[in-house]
Amino acid sequence: MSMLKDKLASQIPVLGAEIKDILKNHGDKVISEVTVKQAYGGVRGVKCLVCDTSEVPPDKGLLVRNTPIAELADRLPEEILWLLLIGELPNKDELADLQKELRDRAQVPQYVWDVLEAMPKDSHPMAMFNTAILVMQRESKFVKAYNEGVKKLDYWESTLEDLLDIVGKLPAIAAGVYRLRFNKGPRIANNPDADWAGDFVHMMGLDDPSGKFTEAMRLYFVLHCDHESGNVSAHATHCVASALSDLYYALSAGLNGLAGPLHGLANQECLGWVLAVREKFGGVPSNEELEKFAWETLESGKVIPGYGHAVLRVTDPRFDCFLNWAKANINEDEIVQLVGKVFDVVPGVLRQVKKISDPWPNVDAGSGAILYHFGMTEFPYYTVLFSVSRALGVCSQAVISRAMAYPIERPKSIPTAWIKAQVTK
Ligand code: NMX
Ligand code: MLT
Repeated sequence: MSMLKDKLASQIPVLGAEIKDILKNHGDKVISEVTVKQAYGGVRGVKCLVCDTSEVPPDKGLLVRNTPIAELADRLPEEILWLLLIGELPNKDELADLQKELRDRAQVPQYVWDVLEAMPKDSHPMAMFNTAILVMQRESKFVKAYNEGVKKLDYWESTLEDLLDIVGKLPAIAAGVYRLRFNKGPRIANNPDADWAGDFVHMMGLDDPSGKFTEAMRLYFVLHCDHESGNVSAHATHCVASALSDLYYALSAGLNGLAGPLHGLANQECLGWVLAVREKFGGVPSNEELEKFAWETLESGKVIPGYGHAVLRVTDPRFDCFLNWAKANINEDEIVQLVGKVFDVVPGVLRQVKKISDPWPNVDAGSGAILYHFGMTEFPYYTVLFSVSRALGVCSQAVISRAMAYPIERPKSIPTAWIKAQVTK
């Protein structure tokens, strides 16, 4: 048994007993209500999901297991995976054990590459990445265990195996998609001595003599790891997994949601917007010019990507982490300066639009500038990187949900006629 599995096995009964007790003694207490506006409005703000890996207070931003994300910015993504699942950071031996587990599972089956190579050359990188995950469904250890009649309370063990199998392969799949989709030459084999993000950079084949790109990718994979369970990717993963679909099905479903421009795809859209500013003004514009450009975007009926949030009401701390890193390491870069300028100007514009609840930057507003700086200029690829990281959180959530034997998700819908009758009663 791996150290991770051992530790989880000791924690699961404790959390299970806690939840059982809450349900027994407080099961009928009301924690949220639903207005008509919320029923039509994307269920915004309704507290009806449970997530123990992370939380997003609107006035603070992401806490991973109660730790502000900024305090985790120097950690490795593998440490974050441990933290998400266990609730505390791993010690040196535990980290080494987890890294070995992931390394041992890093080889991607040849049929995955065959399928990707058969896809049309103009396929979106997200369609390729998600297809790679889905096509591996036949490998699911959960399905095998389920078919063998394993007891419900033990489902989490094979789900954890699926998590490790998938997460171990994601850097190679993501790098393979990059090289295939953007004609970068043959795939590059794993470096068994590298950490998870370091191996990804190695397999991408981008030069990194200073090691700064690897540092940036570690940060990237830490910052996008999880964002409680109400966002589209986490919620879709949870919903699909609640039908006891395995993690290959559930994760690819969740990441299909991440591929939408209002969610993870905003990072590709965002750099596009910043580059459009640069092109229009031949460099960094004045505040007045930028303000005018922002209004033109809004007046054309488009959103300003990278700004606004369904939950947050302050600057996303993940954006702060990216901007601080960029200022400390690549401040001379014109795109970084532009991102800073957009941050100075755009919230003031959005604040004037009454319907917008949050005028502040979210995680997507700054990440692309760093990738671009290091030569990753193919911005349709950026959401794949978000996906590699987000898999850590949503798969961890799925393991915990299996361990707690949460039931199939099935909220009740009602027709407009029912609402009409209700409100006119
Ligand atoms: N630019 C223009 N309009 C906006 C923006 C923005 N950045 N943010 C919100 N609005 C509009 C929104 O489209 C809606 O308009 P309408 O009623 O005409 O449909 C109105 O303001 C009210 O929306 P909110 O209540 O402020 O936001 P909501 O919770 O519905 O949506 C987002 C949240 C994130 C989808 C929205 O802010 C947005 O579209 N932002 C731009 C896209 C983006 O950056 N997405 C990435 C989110 C983070 N992620 O990585 O997933
Ligand atoms: C996320 O990281 O999932 C986004 O910020 C969107 C969200 O939380 O709604």
